[in-house]
Amino acid sequence: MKNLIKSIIGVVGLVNAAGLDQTETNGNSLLGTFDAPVLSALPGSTWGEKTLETTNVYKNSPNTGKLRKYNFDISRGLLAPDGVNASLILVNGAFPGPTIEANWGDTFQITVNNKIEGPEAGTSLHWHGLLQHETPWMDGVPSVTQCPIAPGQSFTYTFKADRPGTSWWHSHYAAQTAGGLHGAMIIHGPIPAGVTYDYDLGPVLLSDHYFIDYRELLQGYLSVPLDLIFSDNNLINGKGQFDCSKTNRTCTPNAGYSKFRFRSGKTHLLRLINTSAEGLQHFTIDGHSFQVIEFDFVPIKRFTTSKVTLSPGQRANILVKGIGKPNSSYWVRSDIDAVCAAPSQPHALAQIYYENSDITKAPNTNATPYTAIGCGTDPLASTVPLYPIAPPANPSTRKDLDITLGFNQTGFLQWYMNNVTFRADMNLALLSAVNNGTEYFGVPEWNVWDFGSNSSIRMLMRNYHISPHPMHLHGHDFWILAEGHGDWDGKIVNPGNPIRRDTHQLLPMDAENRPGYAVIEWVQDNPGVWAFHCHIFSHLSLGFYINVLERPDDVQNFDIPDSVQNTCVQWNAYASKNVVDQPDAGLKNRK
Ligand SMILES: *[C@@H]1O[C@H](CO)[C@@H](O)[C@H](O)[C@H]1NC(C)=O
Ligand SMILES: *[C@@H]1O[C@H](CO)[C@@H](O)[C@H](O)[C@H]1NC(C)=O
Ligand SMILES: *[C@@H]1O[C@H](CO)[C@@H](O)[C@H](O)[C@H]1NC(C)=O
Ligand SMILES: *[C@@H]1O[C@H](CO)[C@@H](O)[C@H](O)[C@H]1NC(C)=O
Ligand SMILES: *[C@@H]1O[C@H](CO)[C@@H](O)[C@H](O)[C@H]1NC(C)=O
Ligand SMILES: *[C@@H]1O[C@H](CO)[C@@H](O)[C@H](O)[C@H]1NC(C)=O
Ligand SMILES: *[C@@H]1O[C@H](CO)[C@@H](O)[C@H](O)[C@H]1NC(C)=O
Ligand SMILES: *[C@@H]1O[C@H](CO)[C@@H](O)[C@H](O)[C@H]1NC(C)=O
Ligand SMILES: [Cu+2]
Repeated sequence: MKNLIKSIIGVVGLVNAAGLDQTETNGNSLLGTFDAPVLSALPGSTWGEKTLETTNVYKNSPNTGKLRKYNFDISRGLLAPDGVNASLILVNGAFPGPTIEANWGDTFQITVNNKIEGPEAGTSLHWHGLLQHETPWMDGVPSVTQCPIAPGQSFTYTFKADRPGTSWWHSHYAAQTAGGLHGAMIIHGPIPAGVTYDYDLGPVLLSDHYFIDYRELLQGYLSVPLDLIFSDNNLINGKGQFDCSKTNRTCTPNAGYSKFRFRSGKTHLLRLINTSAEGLQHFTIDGHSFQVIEFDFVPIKRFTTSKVTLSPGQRANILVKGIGKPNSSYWVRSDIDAVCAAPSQPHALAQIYYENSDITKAPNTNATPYTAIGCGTDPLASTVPLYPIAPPANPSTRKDLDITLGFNQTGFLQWYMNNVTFRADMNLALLSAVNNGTEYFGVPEWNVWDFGSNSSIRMLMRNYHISPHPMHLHGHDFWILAEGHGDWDGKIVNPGNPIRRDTHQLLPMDAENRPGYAVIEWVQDNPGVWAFHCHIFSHLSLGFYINVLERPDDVQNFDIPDSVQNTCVQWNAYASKNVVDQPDAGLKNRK
């Protein structure tokens, strides 16, 4: 694919008075304001001499015994993050949802109260990138690890903060993530040797944004003929502005941008999190380059760049040196790649104000030009994990996955994994079924890939479509051994220490109709039923999903808490008395 030189030159506007209060744009969220807290490790950290260079974090998590308790009330709410009212799903009245924090080795205890009304809906929360060793039932995937939390009911997620770094939590029910039901998850831990910073400015959530409700969004994708709906805006920490001449909706033109406080000469940690429903984001800061120190929970050998590219679900921790004068201000930009998605407003902006700058004036700085290469993220070879782990040279099984788009017998668009499109049954949890010794896997559309007791799996994925797919595996990081178009030549990039991530952007088919491929490998050290899927919500909802069944014999020995089976009892009671409002194909209630 041809390289595209992108640059947005010019002044974005000098008026800076926010036309709306924070409560009108974001409810109870303080993100994107100068009141957002500067973060630091919580009192009582105990990682001691464990360093990121010498610790295999997958096997050596500390155990502090300390509980980090949160209470989440989930409800619908009307907010105008960019000046246009949108019906969102809020946690404790906030969009984005609350940032949860722990020290490495602590235990999160998060009670989720489903207060979604008008109409009611199920829900379920996933803690992206955590391993959930010994607690696979806390992974938050309805139909797989639990049943949806029924309207009016509560469920408490208890799981270990098993690895340090930056991630996020989000709904795994229907397209609620696109409706705003997500937030940051930060686990404090050791920092790499030689790295220092002065201010941890916390999460920088990059997300595409829709004016319409997530249910209408899904209806578009599930209609015949297809009614594709593109995002309306791109936000940073849930804030942005909209060109009101482009909508007939009630619209306030200067809703206000997210603002970050920088200090001249100091180093700032920003935790970038791509919470997009679709679309690759290119993140830059005018006039500043930065060092990337972590990708997707994996500390890496740091490198300096002026642009970082993230696909949905991916994260990067970056260190930004405050090279600006004390009185200066700069634009921050995150652009959705128009080649890979088609948002109506792809450019997200935020503002950096140094300590003595005039915050009533908008910055007047020029964008950093960059080259976007196709729809992939940065080259594999450029990312080297700090703690090296070599994949087994001879994995004990190899599996191919062919991904195609097609129509089902009634004319609906569906994604097919080796010719099977996924469909869930919300009335049971597959993990409990395996634990029960029930063989439920005769149902092909549950897409259960039983890898038995194999010690490691190598998977070659081929994408026969022109859109890329951010592929996310739960319960594991996987190595990415190679990627490209056409046939894999068997060569592994950095064979002694390939990049490891939990989400990887699978390349699209190229101009010569050669499939994009990626070869990944993981070790089966975590018994459970793990979701493996595309992180683009509309693809997931159209069946882009596999269940990886890992070590079923060990799953049978788990003692799953009764509260998990209770979600099914409560959901079945609800579904038997109500018409379940659940439009999507992927996670559909089949009564
Ligand atoms: C959003 O809708 C509410 C209720 O109709 C209204 O009071 C409020 O002014 C609207 N906000 C914006 C920014 O349009
Ligand atoms: C606004 O409404 C008019 C009249 O219905 C329509 O022609 C126009 O396309 C709409 N504009 C936008 C931006 O939706
Ligand atoms: C977030 O992911 C979307 C979807 O792939 C992508 O378009 C966007 O560029 C990503 N954002 C960042 C900052 O990487
Ligand atoms: C910042 O201060 C410098 C002098 O140190 C001055 O030249 C410059 O004009 C000031 N810039 C702004 C935006 O006030
Ligand atoms: C999928 O279907 C096509 C066409 O019927 C067939 O050629 C191919 O072998 C099938 N793939 C798998 C993995 O079953
Ligand atoms: C597991 O077994 C229990 C007790 O027999 C039963 O109530 C429950 O429905 C079973 N769960 C599944 C998912 O099969
Ligand atoms: C290894 O995985 C394959 C599927 O790729 C499966 O057919 C086989 O039974 C597994 N072997 C063991 C020992 O579980
Ligand atoms: C095709 O997909 C649609 C949407 O998910 C679904 O309602 C319909 O039942 C499917 N048709 C068949 C034959 O599976
Ligand atoms: Cu996809």
